[in-house]
This record gives sequence, structure tokens and C-alpha cells, in this order.
Amino acid sequence: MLLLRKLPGMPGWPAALGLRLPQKFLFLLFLSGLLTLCFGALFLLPDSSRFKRLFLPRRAAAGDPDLPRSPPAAAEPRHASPAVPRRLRDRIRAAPRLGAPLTHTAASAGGSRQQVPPGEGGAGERTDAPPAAPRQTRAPFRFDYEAFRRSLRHPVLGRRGSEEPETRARRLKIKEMMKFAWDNYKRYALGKNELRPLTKNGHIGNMFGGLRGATIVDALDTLYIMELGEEFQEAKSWVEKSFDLNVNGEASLFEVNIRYVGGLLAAYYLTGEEVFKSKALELGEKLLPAFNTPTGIPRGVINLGSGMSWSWGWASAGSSILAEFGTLHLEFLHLSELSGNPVFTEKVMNIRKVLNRIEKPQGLYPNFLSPVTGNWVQHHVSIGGLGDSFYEYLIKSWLMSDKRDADAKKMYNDAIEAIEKHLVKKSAGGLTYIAEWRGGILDHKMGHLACFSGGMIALGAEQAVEEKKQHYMDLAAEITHTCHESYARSDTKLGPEAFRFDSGTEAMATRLSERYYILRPEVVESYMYMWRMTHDPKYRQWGWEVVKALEKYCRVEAGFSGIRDVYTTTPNHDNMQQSFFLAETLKYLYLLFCEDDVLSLEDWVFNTEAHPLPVNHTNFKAKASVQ
Ligand code: DMJ
Repeated sequence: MLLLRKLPGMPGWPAALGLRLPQKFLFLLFLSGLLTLCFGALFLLPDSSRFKRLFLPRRAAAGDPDLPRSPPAAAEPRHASPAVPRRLRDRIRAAPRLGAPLTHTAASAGGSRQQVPPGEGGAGERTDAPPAAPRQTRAPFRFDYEAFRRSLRHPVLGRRGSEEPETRARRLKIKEMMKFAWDNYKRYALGKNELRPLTKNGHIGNMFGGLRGATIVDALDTLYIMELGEEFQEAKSWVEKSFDLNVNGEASLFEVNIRYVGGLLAAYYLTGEEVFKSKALELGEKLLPAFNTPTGIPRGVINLGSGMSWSWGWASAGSSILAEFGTLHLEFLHLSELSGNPVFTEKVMNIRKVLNRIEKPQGLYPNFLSPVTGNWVQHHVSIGGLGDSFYEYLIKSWLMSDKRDADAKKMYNDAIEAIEKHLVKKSAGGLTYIAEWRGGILDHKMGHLACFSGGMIALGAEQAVEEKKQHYMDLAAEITHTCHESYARSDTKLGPEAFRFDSGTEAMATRLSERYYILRPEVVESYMYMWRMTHDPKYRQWGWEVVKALEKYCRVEAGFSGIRDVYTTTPNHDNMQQSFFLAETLKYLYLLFCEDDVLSLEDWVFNTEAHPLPVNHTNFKAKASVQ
């Protein structure tokens, strides 16, 4: 209407056109109708947002939930896939971003800005996305793979020094076992998650939310390292052609992360093949909604299609599990590293912040934590199942940061000190073991899973204060020795799922339900680390005993199978070739008979599924580029 106001010295529009009063009235009516129509169209037509930005002040447009929050197409992260649902993409975009990738230490100062207000979201409840962060422009990020490769201190597959024929022959034997396990999986179960070697078919299970090919993704890097070129190509081609991420099932956040994300990341870093990187990033994004809880501590189960997440039914009071939410750090840092998107780092740094803030009973970390209140739910502490890889990821975070993540080192040192004070015991027969703790009462039992800790403590010894280095190396050796005893005291020379130190028993299972062996890696994992740290030939000897036992009791016509009772030499097979047998057990055995520069510990950190992730060398950081 302002336009029709008569300006001084100027005739009004209708008068200027020489119209009479009724005509003037009609003309005005027509004009106002036209204006209303045009203005309405701005808001009603689809994709009117561009016009809105022309007319509305900038702040109002940015706050409109219908408007894109990030800069236009050019700034879209390269990995954002059309397959990622728009709502999820928007939620991910809403996360804070910086122009350049965070360094790991810079990230640690940031913490999460994605907290849901306290009081919202109970177990199984879907929580909404947090408020949008301010708009920030960001240049497209390119991970410089060539510069990364130049930053490594050793050739990935080593330099091939001279070696004893026996060592070489043993390594080749393990390579043959891997080929046998792979060939049978390929023949009878390709595309399924695991092979059932007795019935010669595949198993899918319900841990991976509808994802398939767990054995393939878990095996990729082992095939590569063992130079099984043809088999590696078969695996890669399955990932390219058949690995479908658009699934809609309930997945374990932890298992998908350690096996699939870890496996894909390692395959990318080893080969530079883009397909592995883009799948890892796409899958990583699908895991993010699990973190939308009041504390930012993720829930254990997530539907990869809908983003709904909830806690395990068996976890008391809707709690999250220490070993699950504490075993994301390494992979998530690399997801940020490869995408330039700090959201992954922020999620795991927030977990660390919550854990640092909360009071620890006697300095120990209980296994169950409420993602709603951020309080411990039960005082059960274990370095085996439910707790294990949380401790592993603390020390490995420090190593992966090129020894710069001082916070992780401190958390590890404090935790290991408390564990040693309260849980480490010596049996009457002189075996050192790590007991479990239930509200102050000790359970004198060690799970097979806890046997990884020999290797972990050896890795940690390096950073200990001078006067404690040898102490930790001795502790690592004693625990590894105890775990070896659990194998040596069985009839098959394979170890049980759990062994006890009570009622006159030492390092043996006392319950029928704990006598099984499912091709687990933890004991040979410790042998591998102990070998690399000490070069004591007994570790290679012990590893070779495991190889012979696997051949004798677990090898069947169409693959390798777990056994139900390690104390009987007429094995009852469980008909399952676990994917971690190819990812971990065979890889650690193989590395045990390699030179130290094959996947050198100076360059690589193994995730808890034995997928090698590179150390973030300082010389490389300077070369990662933003285009
Ligand atoms: C693997 O998936 C990983 O090592 C995990 O940390 C624990 N369990 C299995 C192997 O036993």
C-alpha cells in the first residue's frame, strides 16, 4: 500500500492514468488482489525458500526448519550418499562443523554440543535431534591418501628380512588355514554373515541389523596382509556390488562398529580403494542417532533404517554397557579424519567427558551406566566381557594419537592402578589372574575375553613411569602365562570360555557351560604383543601349539568350527566359523610369525577386532589438505 501513497508534487497513479472514481476503485481492488496473490505464492509454492531468503532478513531464514542449514551443494561432504535419508542427513548437518578437520587434541577440548536436555528419553525412547548449530561455511574436504602413505615409517607389509625356514613354513601354514576358511565361506555362505561348516550353509544372526557379509568385511584386511590377492579381490568385489547399507534391522552399535566400520576403515587405509572409505563413512553416519540420549552416551541397539535406538533387554534399568560405548573411540576418530566432519570425534569425546565427570567406586569403572542419568547402574567390574575393550581403547587412543592424547593415558593409568589394587590376585599355585568384582565381592574367575589384557598391559608398559615399566611388563607376562595355562591344562590344548581359581581349581573351567571354545583370539592376541615386545621364543612356541590344536579339533571338512568342550578329545562341534576367526585369530597368529615391520606397531593400532588403524603421525597432520 505504501506505493499508492501520494507523494508531494506528484499526481497519484490512478489520477495520472486519468481514471474516474468507480474505475479508480476497481483498479485499486484489482491491484491489491494481485499483490496478495504474489505474496502468497512466495510461501505456498514448493521450494519457495530461495525467494524467502530474498525477502526475509537472513537470521529468520536460517532459523526456519524448512530451509537447508548448510551451504549449497559444493559444501556437501563428499561422503554424503543419496541413500542416507534426508531427515538423517539434515540432523547430521545440524551438527557443529569447523572449516578444517579437528586435530585429535583440539577435538578433546570441544566436547559434544549435541546434548538432549536432561529428563528426556528413557530406554527405548526415540529422542529428537538437538537444536541446530549456527551456520558455518566449510570447504570441501579431501583426505590426502598419498600423503598418509608417505607418513608411515615402515612399508605396510614389511621389508622381508632373512628369516628361519621354520618360521616361514609356520607362517605359510597359517596362510593356508586362512585360505581354507575363506574358500569354504565363499563356497557355502558367500554374502551371509558366517559359515556353518558342518551343515555347509550360511548363518545370518541378528547382531548386525540386516547387514550381510560380516565374514567378508572382517576378512578383507587379513586377506590383504597375507597376500591372498585373488581372494582379496573376491571380497572387494562383493563389497562393491552387493554390500547393501540400506537395511532396516536391529543392530548392535558395538559389533557394527568394530567389525564393519573397523574392517572397512582398515581396508581403505591399507589399499586406498575409495569404496571402502565411502561405505565406512555412510555406515558411520547411520550409527549417529544412537547418541541422541540425554547424556550423549549411546544406547546399545540401533535400527539402521529408522535410527531408533534402545538398550539391550538384558541390561539392567535400560543401561548402556561400558565395553560397548567405550569401544567406539578409535573408529570414530578415523571417521572424522577421513570425512573432515568433527561430529564423530565430538560424540566420543563427550563419552569421555561423562566418564571423567562421574565418580568411580574405588577408582573402578562399573560395566553398566544409564544413558539417561549418567549414573552407574550396577557395581559389576570386569576386565573381561562387558568391560574389556573400554580399557583397551584408552591406551590405544593414546598410541593412535602419536602419544599426544594425555587424557586417555591418564584415564588408562588410573584405571589399571585401581584394577591392580582391587582385582589382580595370585593363586595358591602362583598364577596371576584378574578377578571380577561385584559390589565389593570378588569372583575369582577369568573369562577368555579377559586374556587380551596381557597384550594390553604390555602395550601400556611403554608409557609408564620409568620405575613401573618393568613391573607392568612382568604383570603382562604373568597374565599371558596364566592364559596359556588355561589352554595347556585342557585336553585339546584350547582354552575354555571362562576359568576359575576357587575350591582347589586353577585356570580350569568348573562349570559345564564354560567349557566351550568358539575360535576366540584373545590368548593368541597377547602372544603376538608379547612376542613383539620381548622376542621371547616361547610365545611363538605357544602360538604354534594353538595352530596344531585348531587343526586337530576345529578343522572340519568345510571350514573351522568352535567346540563345545575343550576337555574332551572327541570334539562336539558348534557348527560355526565366527567372523572374528578370520579377522583376529588367524591374523594374530600370522603376525606372530612375521617380522616386526609387518604392520609395525609404530604405524598401526589394532582395533578390538584386529583391524589395523593408522597412528596419526604428526608429520602427516600437516599434509592433510582442505581443497
Ligand atoms: C571380538 O569380536 C572382539 O575381539 C571383541 O572385542 C570381543 N569379542 C570378540 C572375539 O572374542
